[in-house]
Amino acid sequence: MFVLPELPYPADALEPYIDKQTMLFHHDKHHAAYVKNYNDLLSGLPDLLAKSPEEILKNPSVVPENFRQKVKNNAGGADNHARFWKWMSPAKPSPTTAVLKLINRDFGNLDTFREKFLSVAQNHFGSGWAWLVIDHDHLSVMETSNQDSPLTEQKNPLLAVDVWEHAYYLKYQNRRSEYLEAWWNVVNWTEVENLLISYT
Ligand code: MN3
Repeated sequence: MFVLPELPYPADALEPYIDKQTMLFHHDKHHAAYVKNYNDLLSGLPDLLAKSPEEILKNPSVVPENFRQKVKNNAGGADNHARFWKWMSPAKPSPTTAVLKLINRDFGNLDTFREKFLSVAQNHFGSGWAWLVIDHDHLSVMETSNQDSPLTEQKNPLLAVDVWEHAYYLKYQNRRSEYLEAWWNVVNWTEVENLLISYT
């Protein structure tokens, strides 16, 4: 059983970058639906329902094959969005020293990382996510389709941006690049640091 987490700030807190209506639909409708489907799919299987979506994503083979893909999709939708709300903040904190140190080591500098991350997000074909992950103490940028998670590849997420159209269409219509430029302003680098510490 997974409970839909509340947004960690009011729905209008990320204005003008991410608008209130998008946040409300994205959280109250899209994220809520993934959580409901996840719980419904596992409702007759208490052993699996006791696991978190994160545990399922790390080891999907615990789910019977005939509905594994459905469970994985909704576990991803539940977990990815729960993380995504925390990866944005109206406080707009700067990257911390510890995070910058690793970004500089593995990408050269913050600008190069930003360009790479946003370019992967911009060029992802169809629905999905762009991620900054850490794997064996090495940072890299990757993309996943639909609601797939890097956890399934045993990579730890540090940051991600949702490039499903529902994440930006109400305000930016087809202009994904404008959404991404705006989104960059509200990245919660404090959360990136918290995750980094939790993995090490
Ligand atoms: Mn979404």
